[in-house]
Amino acid sequence: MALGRACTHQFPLNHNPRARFDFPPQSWEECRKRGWRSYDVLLVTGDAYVDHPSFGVAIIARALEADGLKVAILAQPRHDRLDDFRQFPAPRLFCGITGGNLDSIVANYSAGGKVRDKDAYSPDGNPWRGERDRKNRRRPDRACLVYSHLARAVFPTTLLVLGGIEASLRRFVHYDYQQAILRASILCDAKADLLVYGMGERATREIASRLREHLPLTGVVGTCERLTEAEKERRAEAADGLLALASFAAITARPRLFLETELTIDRLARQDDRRVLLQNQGSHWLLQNPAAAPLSTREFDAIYALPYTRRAHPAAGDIPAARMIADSVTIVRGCAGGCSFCAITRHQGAVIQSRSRVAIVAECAKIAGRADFNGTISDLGGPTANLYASRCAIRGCRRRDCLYPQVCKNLETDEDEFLQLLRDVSAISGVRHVFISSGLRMELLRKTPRLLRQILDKHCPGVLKIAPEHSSERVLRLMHKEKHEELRQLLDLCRKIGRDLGKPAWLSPYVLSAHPGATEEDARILARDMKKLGLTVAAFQDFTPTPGTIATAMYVTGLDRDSGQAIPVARGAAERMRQRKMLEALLPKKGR
Ligand code: B12
Repeated sequence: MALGRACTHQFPLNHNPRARFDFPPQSWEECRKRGWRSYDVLLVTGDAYVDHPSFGVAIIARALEADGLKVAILAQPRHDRLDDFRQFPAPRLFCGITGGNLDSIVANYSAGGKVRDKDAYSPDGNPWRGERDRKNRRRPDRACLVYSHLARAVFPTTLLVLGGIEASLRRFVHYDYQQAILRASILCDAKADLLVYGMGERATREIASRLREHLPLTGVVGTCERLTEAEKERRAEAADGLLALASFAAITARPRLFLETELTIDRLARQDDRRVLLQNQGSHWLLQNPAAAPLSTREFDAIYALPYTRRAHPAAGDIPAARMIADSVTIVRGCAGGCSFCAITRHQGAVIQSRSRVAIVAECAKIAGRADFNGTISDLGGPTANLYASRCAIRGCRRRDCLYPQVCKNLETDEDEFLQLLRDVSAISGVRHVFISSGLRMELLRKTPRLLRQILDKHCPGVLKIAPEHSSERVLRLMHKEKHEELRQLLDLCRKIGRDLGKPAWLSPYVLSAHPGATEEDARILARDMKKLGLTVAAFQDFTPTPGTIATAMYVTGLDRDSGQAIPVARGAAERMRQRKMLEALLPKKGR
């Protein structure tokens, strides 16, 4: 750990011998049943509660429990009244708040800003509690803001800590596509006390332990703080290395600054720069402490070995997302891709963290041992599955842009390790199928032909999912994605392997419509190129200007991330629909 007393928490995490109850309590009544008169932490989430390590809040709950804390969950509280918060006495240490696994606006609205009528993270996939009325929405818009205000009203002196995707990606000045405006940091708008950004185990445990020892909460790695002018002055004097970013006022006055600032934040995140970042938000300053260190394999394994039930809380009923990930296993964190439209670098970071084969096999054996196991491990994955077990050959690389414009010579992949993992998991009794459903990088697949062959032969659910996203070289450069040639060559290799295996290799390409810089002509070229390669697309997405991505900054500013020159951006519904229409021609007949 870089900063001295910054974080004292060591792993392994102890399994809590008092865990007599399967799920953390979800109401004060359940807490009472455990004989609790008080408790330490209340975690509020915009999703139904699923006790599975693909759900961020579940990991935080189990990690704090393993530190001996009493943790209660408030899932999808009603937000037009205080009742659901009021049922709980104030927690002894803090109240943690998250919008859920996705940003609440991404979960609540389609790319075009339409209200979604499905929600995989809510009971029966239904976003509404009763009538279709804003107050009956199971997850309010900008959930971290709404829940902070409700928590503050009921627990006026309790420390409020934001965390999760929504908070992490809205920590600086950001764009909100539902309101189509630039907004100040969510930590300042929520008037919460601290924000845990990125993967939050370390910082959250550090906050809890400092509170138990009545120690100050300044300088915790992996957190952001909300400071007054005077506090900022004091911190600026004490900080060894500090960088001030363009303020909210300056960015709204000169939008081009938004792209420059986003590119700076991304570069510093990639380089793991240890300086403190400051950004004036108007009423307050946002201070970002250096990032928490990536997990070691031992720490990563310890987090995923906690006693998750891997199911939705019985009170939640049927949660589609819970079914989707029930028998999926996370094997890797971080992504070195840096695609413009993706926020992983800003959230999980560019350093690849891999779990040990032994721990992954143990988790799969636990899944296979369940009475309701259907014989299929649905995914061995993460952000990019085939970055598993890869590492950088040189220490301290300051670029960490390992796949662009081509695969860096210092990126070491371990084909044999992944092949052995697939063999070991497939050998577990009761396991009939082991699939890789997470994204796979094309250029890395071409570098690991034996692994590609094994995946095509045994480990892809019928089709191999790849994400070329586009075919126009200019758009691919703006997306920070590999060249179209990569797709052509991978296709040739897959078809050759298919012939060897005596079965056709089906590839299902994901493409992105209306990315900043893409015109109707580009959509026509994309449709033509996919047809020429004999590819149909299973599904495609309209570009969504979600918070915290470089593509969103290009969308807002209309500027090229590399040259700063003006680029065309399809913002209007009609323009976006025209591009979409061209790509719909690529969908399989029944999907049109
Ligand atoms: C795997 C994955 C998926 C999987 C599974 C998702 C799941 N877990 O339910 C699948 C393939 C289903 C999926 C689908 C989609 N995804 Co996705 N997905 C991811 C990915 C790669 C990893 C998510 C994950 O499993 N994380 C593991 C969990 C444990 O991490 P976490 O939630 O971040 O939790 C940690 C911290 O946030 C923090 N924390 C969490 N909660 C709390 C609470 C408190 C109080 C504190 C202090 C800390 C804290 O600590 C946790 C542990 O470290 C992320 C990329 C990323 N996260 O960087 C994209 C990502 C979440 N997906 C994204 C999107 C857009 C989608 C889709 C909408 C794409 C589409 N258009 O279809 C769909 C939506 C699906 C749906 N059903 O609605 C976006 C979300 C953008 C946004 N701003 O919301 C992301 C960020 C990628 C990107 N494009 O930038 N996705």
